[in-house]
Amino acid sequence: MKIFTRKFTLSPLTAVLTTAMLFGSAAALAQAGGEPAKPGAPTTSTGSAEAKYQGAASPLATESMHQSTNPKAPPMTQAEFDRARQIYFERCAGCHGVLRKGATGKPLTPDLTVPKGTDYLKVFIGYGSPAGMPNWLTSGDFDEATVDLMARYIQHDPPTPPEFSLADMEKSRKEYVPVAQRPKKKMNNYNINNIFSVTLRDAGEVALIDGDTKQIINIVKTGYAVHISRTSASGRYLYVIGRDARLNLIDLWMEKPDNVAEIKIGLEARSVETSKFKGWEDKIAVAGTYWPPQFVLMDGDTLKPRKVVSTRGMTVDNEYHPEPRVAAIVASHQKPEFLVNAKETGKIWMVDYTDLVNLKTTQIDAAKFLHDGGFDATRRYFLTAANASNKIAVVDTKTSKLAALVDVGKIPHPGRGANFKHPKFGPVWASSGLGDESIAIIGTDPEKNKANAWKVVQSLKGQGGGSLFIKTHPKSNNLWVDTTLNPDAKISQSVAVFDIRDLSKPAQIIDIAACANLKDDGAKRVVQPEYNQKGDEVWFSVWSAKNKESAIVVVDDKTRTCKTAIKDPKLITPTGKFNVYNTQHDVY
Ligand code: DHE
Repeated sequence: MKIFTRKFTLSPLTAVLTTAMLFGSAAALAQAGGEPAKPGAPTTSTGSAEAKYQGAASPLATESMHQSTNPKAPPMTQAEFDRARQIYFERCAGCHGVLRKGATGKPLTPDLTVPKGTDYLKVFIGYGSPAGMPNWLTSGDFDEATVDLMARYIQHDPPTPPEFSLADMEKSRKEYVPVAQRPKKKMNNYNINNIFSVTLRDAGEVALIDGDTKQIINIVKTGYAVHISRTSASGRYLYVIGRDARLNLIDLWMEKPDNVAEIKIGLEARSVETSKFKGWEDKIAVAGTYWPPQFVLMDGDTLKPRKVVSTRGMTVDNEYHPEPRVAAIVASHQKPEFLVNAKETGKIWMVDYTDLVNLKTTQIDAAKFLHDGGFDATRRYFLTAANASNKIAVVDTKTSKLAALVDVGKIPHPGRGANFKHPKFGPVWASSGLGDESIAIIGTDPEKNKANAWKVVQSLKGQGGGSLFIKTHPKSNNLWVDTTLNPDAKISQSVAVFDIRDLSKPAQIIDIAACANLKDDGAKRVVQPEYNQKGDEVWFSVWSAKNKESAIVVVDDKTRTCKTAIKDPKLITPTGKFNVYNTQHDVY
């Protein structure tokens, strides 16, 4: 979508002069986020893949907030401020943060922006920087008036969205089917272990698909731009979180599995998990929010909120951060604990859920900015991407200590990662990434393969940057790697598959989008390999825009050939897919 407002002219000459001025003050630029690109020069593909990924509109765009002003900043009318605030939350907050304190993008607080002035900022916004700032003007996304509007806006104090208390959450909670009225046993004939919960991103729904028959069981209404699904320890319940922080609880025992409870846990969210330690199965749910920066512990079967914990605090560099967003959450198999990633502080919280009144938490210093991750094959070690540090942090969930920080390629993005036995190095876990084509294979067995533990034992060359997910299965010899956000359509529509018995062989490239045989010319980005329960099929989403046809392609894992494409007008923008059994048992 292009954004055009009142016309304002930043003439090419002004742009060139201002840029020349800018190139003259390297020190100041380094502070503000590196040098802007020369007018007309393309920004790096790394930057654009990451910007594309971070760039989803925040639900905060539609929240009302106070107009905060800074007398030293150029004036703005209330209407201009509101418009700029909306654009900021739609386009910029993902990288620069709600309060503009900086995340993967640089800080943009008035103490830094006012001294730079409007002309300086306009060049930055218009032409981007090789460090990853998109070129909003030259890409055609903003016109000059919008660039001017945003340059003035970021010199004012950042408006603060409202907080969200436990009482607010409780007010929003609905129990569609109270526990007493729910089935006492499974009331359907589905093999629920092999159901896939498929995110229909732009429809605000999930499709429950029978993995055996490939038929849609139900389309369930969930939050806006729903993000992930997680399965309860028993496999009965599915928890689905939307970007708007709406959390849905689906009961798979019902004749037709559907919502039984719902709650809004904040204003913006990405993660949810449920207790998996022995004796605590299905008892406690936890969900984390981007805004407010906090997580909430709830009753697993009713979603009744019990305890809210703020993640605001000091970073690993001992600086205060007002909005550490909650990224991945996993449930420990070693102790009754959740592991909660606080993105901006670079700290991993271990949260003991046995006593919610006298809550015990341990904070482990890892690195910035924590994002996604999963367990090793023994489910003792949690490996998670600190993406801006180009590191994988490893936590030993038995000792509650950091086991290692492993240097990997640029902007690692493992999803939950991929575990397999390397023919030479023993048990390993792998991650691909957004920033380059490297695939890091990390040794995970400090007991029998100590020399290889927490080291990159091999680095594979994938198709390119823009990779989001990697996957294998204990029964498979294949390692599948997507490249969803690569700017080259040929690469984003295909996947690389390696033979884990012989990783010296180059990857086979499979054109997954072609298997879908879609009728129109959508983006057809191929995203997130996910195995069925048996480990003999791997499912991919072929993701096009809301108004275009999309599909799920099912590949026979052994022959690496397309088996079928699941298509239905209701399958709008499918992205993540979560197989009940594999998600329940952390099989990946
Ligand atoms: Fe995700 C996982 C955050 C954009 C698909 N995503 C996660 C997790 C986080 C996260 C914190 C880990 C959750 C956990 O394990 O508890 N994602 C974000 C963002 O902040 C970001 C960059 C931008 C945004 O505005 O949301 C973002 N994510 C995307 C997409 O654009 C994707 C590709 C498509 C979509 O559906 O929106 C996408 N993210 C996914 C998927 C997972 C995920 C499929 C779960 C992978 C898995 O196998 O567990």
